[in-house]
Amino acid sequence: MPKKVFLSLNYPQLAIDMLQQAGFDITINKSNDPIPQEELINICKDYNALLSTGSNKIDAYFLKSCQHLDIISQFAVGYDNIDVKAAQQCGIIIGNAPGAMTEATADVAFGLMIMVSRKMIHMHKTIEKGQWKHFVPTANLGFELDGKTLGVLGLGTIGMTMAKRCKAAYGMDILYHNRSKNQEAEEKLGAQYVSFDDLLTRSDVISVHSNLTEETKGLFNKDAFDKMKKSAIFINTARGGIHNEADLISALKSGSIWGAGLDVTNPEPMQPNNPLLQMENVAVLPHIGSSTVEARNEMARMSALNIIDFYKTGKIPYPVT
Ligand code: 8YV
Repeated sequence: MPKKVFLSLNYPQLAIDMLQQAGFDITINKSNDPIPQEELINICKDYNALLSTGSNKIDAYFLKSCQHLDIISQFAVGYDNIDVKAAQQCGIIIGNAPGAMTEATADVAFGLMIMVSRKMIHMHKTIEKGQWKHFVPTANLGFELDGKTLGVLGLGTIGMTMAKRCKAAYGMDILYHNRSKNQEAEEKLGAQYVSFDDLLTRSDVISVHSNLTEETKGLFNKDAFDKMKKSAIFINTARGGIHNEADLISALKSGSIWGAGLDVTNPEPMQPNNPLLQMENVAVLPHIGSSTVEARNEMARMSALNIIDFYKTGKIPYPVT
């Protein structure tokens, strides 16, 4: 009997082809609407493996209800939707797709930084509203990034790629705060490890690239924004839960920071009446960090391979431990 795999969304064809060619019996949620937890538990009763994504709530309750699953392979690098400890207790293997969206996400962080520094989204909206009338020498001024200081929270592969772009394009000085020191960044980019407080007080642009954990949850709150430079830009392409959105709105309104660029919001999706969408020095995107053909295909390859290799060898190439 072929092993049965449930695909919680309509993932790229590459994943489907790989699984079918390897002989799996697959079912796809073609609707692309996230399946509510209780319904997914019921569906999974008939399957051996699940190809999941960030919108599937795979908590202790889900895992206890689906202890028969052999493997859950996540179509993402982040797995904050999965209770990994509970999965281990249930003997369920968890895999993910690390590194698949490094370039794509760093591009979004870099793009947001430029968009915010020049109020690009706001300026685009003024044309739509018929407000482009004539040249005003002192209106709509942004600021230049050349020679500024970038502060990275979480200097892993995506943070490093963003730092490389900022160094190459603008000669920016790189500060970082991390769980451990990043030797490569120090040698190649002259990056300097600093305390979280130093990161806040010394950076002109802060870009968040860390995982959402108990340690990072709500880390960018009123206290943090108050310590940042009034001229600073806050960029978050990691997880919305790392910033407190009400505090971010207040910080922007009161001028304790200058601007913000978000590809992740808290909560998601952001509601259309969110005040951030009306602010001049803000750019918000709907979590498109990994939305490139290259990244999505690599995510598909890695997440399918986790399942294929597991049933072939008992081991997976991209485990979450
Ligand atoms: C996905 C992501 O869009 O990989 C991640 O962690 O945030 C994005 O690539 C999303 O999480 C889908 O699961």
